[in-house]
Parts: sequence; C-alpha cells; structure tokens
Amino acid sequence: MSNSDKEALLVTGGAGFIGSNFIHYLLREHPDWRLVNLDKLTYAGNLESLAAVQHDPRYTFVHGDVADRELVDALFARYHFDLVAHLAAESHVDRSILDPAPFLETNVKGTQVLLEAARQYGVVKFLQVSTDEVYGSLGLADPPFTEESPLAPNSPYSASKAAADLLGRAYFVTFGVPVVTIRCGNNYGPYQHPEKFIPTVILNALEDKPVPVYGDGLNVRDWVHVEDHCRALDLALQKGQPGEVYNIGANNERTNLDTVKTILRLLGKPETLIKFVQDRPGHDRRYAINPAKLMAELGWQPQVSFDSGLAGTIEWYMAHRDWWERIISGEYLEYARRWYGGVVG
Ligand code: NAD
Ligand code: TDX
Repeated sequence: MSNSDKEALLVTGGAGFIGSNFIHYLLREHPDWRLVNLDKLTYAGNLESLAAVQHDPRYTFVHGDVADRELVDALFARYHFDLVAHLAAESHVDRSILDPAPFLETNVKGTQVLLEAARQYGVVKFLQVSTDEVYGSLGLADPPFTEESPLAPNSPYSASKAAADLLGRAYFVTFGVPVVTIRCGNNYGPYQHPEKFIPTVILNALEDKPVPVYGDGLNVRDWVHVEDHCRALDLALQKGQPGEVYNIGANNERTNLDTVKTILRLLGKPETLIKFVQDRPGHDRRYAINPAKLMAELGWQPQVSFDSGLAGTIEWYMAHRDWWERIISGEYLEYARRWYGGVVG
C-alpha cells in the first residue's frame, strides 16, 4: 500500500462515461488523492472527456488492458494502491448480443486479474462497479430489486457482470480481499457514448432523424444521474463494508416511450420522429432498484431529479456538439493517438 499520506487510487475504465465523470468528481472532491486511470481506449473510451485534467499532477493515464496481468502487476508494484475503483467493462447490451466474447475477456478475466493483484499487493478497498442488470427482469407488479434478489442475468453482458461479481465475492470469502460491490440502475448525464439510449434520442432528435424505440417502448428503466452515482461510488470507497453489496436507485422508473416523449417535448420536436423498430432479443422488461441499504448505511441520497437532470443533459449535448460529432466521425480516436502517442484499437 501507498507509503505517502495521500490516498493512491486506481480507476479502471476512466475514459468511459461514468469513469470520466468519476475522475472529474474525485479530483474536485479529494484534492489530496492521486489517481491512476487504466483504460484500454476501446471505441467507448474517449480521452477528450478528460482533456481538462490531463496535465493535473495528481492524475496519471495508463493505456492498457485490465486483463493484461503483467501490466496490472507492474502498476500495483509501482503505485501501491490503497483503493481500486473497477469500472472498466464492455458495457453495451446490444454489442454483447452481436459478439459476447470481448465481454468475457474484459468483464470476467479482467476482473479476476485485478482481484488477484489486489490479493497479492493488498488494498484497503476494492470497489466492484456492477449493475442492476445482474438481477434480470421484473414484472410490472414486482417489488424493486434488493441486495437479496437472486442473480438471474439475461444478456451476455449481464451474465459477464454477474460472473465478475461472484469472483469478487469469492475473493472476499476465500482470500479476504476487501471487495465492496455496488449495483446501479441506468445512468444518464454528460459524456455518455452516443450508442446508449438517452444520447441516441437527444442526438437523433436534434438532427430531425427518426428516434429508434425497441419493441413497444414499454420497457421500464430506473434512471440515476451520473453525479448521484459518483457520490455513491465515493461513499462506498470510503465507508462501504467489505463483502457487502449496495444497490443504487433514485426512484425514477420510466417507460422508454415516456422518456422519449419528455426529451422530444424539451427539444420542441414532434412525436412523429418516434420510430418503433425490431425489439432487442432477450430484452429485459423492467428494472427497479430499492436503495434503502445504501441510504441507511452509507447516508446516500439522490440529489438530481429526473426532470432537471434530463434538461441539464440535453443542454450539455447541445453545448458540446464538437464532443459527440467527433465520436460519430471517429476523430476522437485520432486525438487519443496523438495524446498517447501509441496504438489505439
Ligand atoms: P463505458 O462503455 O462508457 O466505458 C467503459 C470504459 O472501459 C471505456 O473507457 C473503455 O475504453 C474501458 N475498457 C473497456 N475494456 C477495457 C479493458 N479490457 N481494459 C481497460 N479498459 C477497458 O461504460 P460506462 O457506462 O461508463 O460503465 C462503467 C461501469 O459501470 C461498467 O462496469 C458498467 O457495467 C457499470 N454500469 C454502467 C451503467 C450505465 O448505465 N452506463 C449502469 C450501472 C453500471
Ligand atoms: O436505440 C435504442 N432504442 C431503445 O429503445 C437504444 C440504444 C435502446 N433502447 C432501449 C433498450 C432499453 O430498454 O432503451 C433502454 C436503455 O437501453 P441502453 O441505453 O442500451 O441501456 P440498457 O440496456 O438498459 O443498459 C444500461 O444500463 C445498465 C447500460 O448500457 C449498462 O451498461 C448498465 O449496466
């Protein structure tokens, strides 16, 4: 562990949506912490989201794969991490349906490599950033997921996340690695890749293009603003009990159709843009999360209402056209090559 009085934190997947928000959050909230961001810069990683902090002396970027054991060992040996926040993942359900293999490599093997390094080198806390999708799908009348709900993943993505969570559990029980697992519902906010639902709706509507809604549009998601997720991750790193699981939800259940209609209304666009398209195979019908444990034990409260969070997110995408246009055109990969000076793929 770190010899200095400053906390040394490894963030994996810090160039992604939640990871980049979390790095901005941590540098703001914890002026004394030193952060290392290990990210492979897949299509989902974007260093432009971190341009404002790239020269901050408290922040180091390492381009690499969490499943690369030699690299991960070298980083633990060099930086003596106190804390690990493991966010790196293949995260898009649709891609896991097209090709599950990278999900096993990154989400399962990558997690095991990090857990093993944490076991060998010792850490104060290992935060496994998981998802509500490991619990599967709810019927409309079912109570929200609790930490006791059985794991019943339905997509290759959620199965790989459940496998990673179970490895975390095993490393805690067998080896005493202080793993805390946190499972959040759907996030939204700045820096989310345009392939995900809310950015897809905003960007297509802004361009007057059809907005694709899967199936009948009545699937329900329980939305959490990324800032509220970041505050929960911070609390879990500092106060979470090893071996425990915490669910995060903000009581924001909406059908996809409601969400689309709200965004179209906020943008002043017609509902005729809605285009019902073929459903996702195995599409989970409803997620809803009971966050009572996180609230009672760690003192978390959501602070961003869905209405204000959605309006702020729309404003952010309107003000950052350059950020998303460069993703759509692929130019952000060029930026990464220049900044890192290496191969990005
Ligand atoms: P994202 O796809 O936006 O970002 C993932 C990041 O991980 C990218 O920067 C990517 O380059 C990096 N990465 C991928 N494979 C890697 C590898 N092998 N080695 C190192 N880096 C790698 O994902 P996100 O939406 O920010 O999600 C972050 C985490 O939070 C994931 O673990 C996800 O399962 C979880 N989660 C996401 C949501 C959500 O709504 N987005 C909700 C709950 C939980
Ligand atoms: O174009 C679309 N049209 C549409 O109707 C897209 C991209 C999605 N959808 C639907 C599918 C889902 O019901 O919208 C809902 C949300 O879809 P995604 O943004 O793909 O998210 P989801 O599959 O719910 O998973 C997300 O939340 C949990 C994240 O991608 C995961 O990483 C996280 O674990």
